[in-house]
Amino acid sequence: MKDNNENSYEGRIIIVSNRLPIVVRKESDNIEIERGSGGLITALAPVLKDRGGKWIGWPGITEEERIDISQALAEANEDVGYDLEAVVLTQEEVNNYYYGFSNEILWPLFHDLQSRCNYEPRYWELYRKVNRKFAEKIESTVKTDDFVWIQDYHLLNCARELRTLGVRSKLAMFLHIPFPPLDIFLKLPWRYQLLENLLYYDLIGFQTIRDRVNFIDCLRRFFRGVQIEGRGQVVLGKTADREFRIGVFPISIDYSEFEKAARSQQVADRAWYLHEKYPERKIILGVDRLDYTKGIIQRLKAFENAIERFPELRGKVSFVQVVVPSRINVPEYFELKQEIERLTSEINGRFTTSGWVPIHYVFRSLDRDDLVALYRTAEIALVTPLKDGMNLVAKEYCASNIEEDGVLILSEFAGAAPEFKDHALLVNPHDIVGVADAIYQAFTMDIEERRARMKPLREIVRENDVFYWVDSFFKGALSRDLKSFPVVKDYVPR
Ligand code: ADQ
Repeated sequence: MKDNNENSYEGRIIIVSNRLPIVVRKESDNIEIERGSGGLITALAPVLKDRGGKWIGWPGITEEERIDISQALAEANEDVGYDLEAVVLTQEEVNNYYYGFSNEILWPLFHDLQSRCNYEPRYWELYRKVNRKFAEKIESTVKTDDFVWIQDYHLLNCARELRTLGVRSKLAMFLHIPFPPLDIFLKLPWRYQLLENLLYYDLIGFQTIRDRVNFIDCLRRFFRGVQIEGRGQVVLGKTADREFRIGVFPISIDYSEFEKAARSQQVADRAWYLHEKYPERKIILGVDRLDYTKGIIQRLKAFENAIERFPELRGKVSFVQVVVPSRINVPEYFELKQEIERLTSEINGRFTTSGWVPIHYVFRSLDRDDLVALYRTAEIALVTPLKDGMNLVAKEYCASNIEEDGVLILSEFAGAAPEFKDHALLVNPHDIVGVADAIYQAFTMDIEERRARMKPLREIVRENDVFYWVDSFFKGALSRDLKSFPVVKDYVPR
């Protein structure tokens, strides 16, 4: 956080998220804690260290497992330079609050996939209970001067619980996933309570203008006479008894880390090896967590459509689809994995010739250098979620594409679309023929146009990296002057 007069702030920073940024491992009798990585942690760590800050979250183990992590956590605290504090959950809480309300209701609903929601009343009960549990943990440590920054859809009720407990510190929420349109949000049985609880935050941050517009539409429906003041990145909302800010902060990545990794010898070696493995071929890359929102099935069909309609692609492209295992013990996710594998082998069975396999499917987490090598080498990135809060893969691809000759095909429903709309090939991920046409357009695009598109994309990510994001969020919460925020325009699909 910049310490100029406008935003100067004396208190500590307390970050709260569903998961702590650590992985707990039990090796026979030893408990080991591995530090997490990723842009958010990299960006927040220096601020937390500076301020003697804290990160509060669930360490990923349950009460029933009876694993005492206090010693290992104390050692990890020394190591990271700020405090990690654990909220331990029971198995029942994990099942109902995390798998239930968060992932069977909020996740599909907020991604416009309402038919996948399971509105089990017990889920809401336990969601409230666990939010209260988090609030009690925060209350036990927070001081009035502290700034409490709560992350994401698992903890939407926290601010209200904290105010009920008498906490007076500044409270902010950042929603990493989209906020749905009014007619979809209306399906939620607890719509009014959830919305009202959100108004107890001093700042509610969204990824895109569209999310904020949706949120304000919902407010207008439930809080007659709600007023919205200002038209910049941060606006002020007023209901009869509450005042709160609503901001737009598109999240980003640590650009220089990706760029540096892409220039390293290890990555150059791996990139060279990839080219050897796929000689004379353009690599089309897909990288996703296993999730039905990522549009992997539709993407495979679009690729099939492309090689069917444009025979000159055959033998000339290799589609590398990397899927990171996620929520695999949830039946829906396991079924999705099976469907991806079935479709991949069907397409490969149909088109493989001696010397050419169209789809290379990888189901595991890749280490950073392998991932960056793929980003650096792939001529085309296919990022086609059905809906996505932001999609960091699109930004990581641009940052790593140091030869500046790659083409980004991007879903217009990704949060990254408004920033990238002028230089990526924007597609509707449901339009299989349209995505196939974009693949062909990218394949045949000349080098001048590829450079003319990739250069500004990289510039956008470089200028708006994750450090900028953290800084602007703090400014959104703490700056006194609303007029200091730029006016932002919405992106409207053609
Ligand atoms: P996610 O849904 O997880 O995040 P995304 O933004 O794409 O989606 O981030 C995925 C991350 O996983 C990337 O950093 C990527 O590098 C990593 N990853 C993907 N495949 C990998 C692989 N095979 N091996 C190793 N790492 C891999 C949620 C929201 C998004 C929002 C982010 C941040 O759903 O919309 O952009 O939070 O706010």
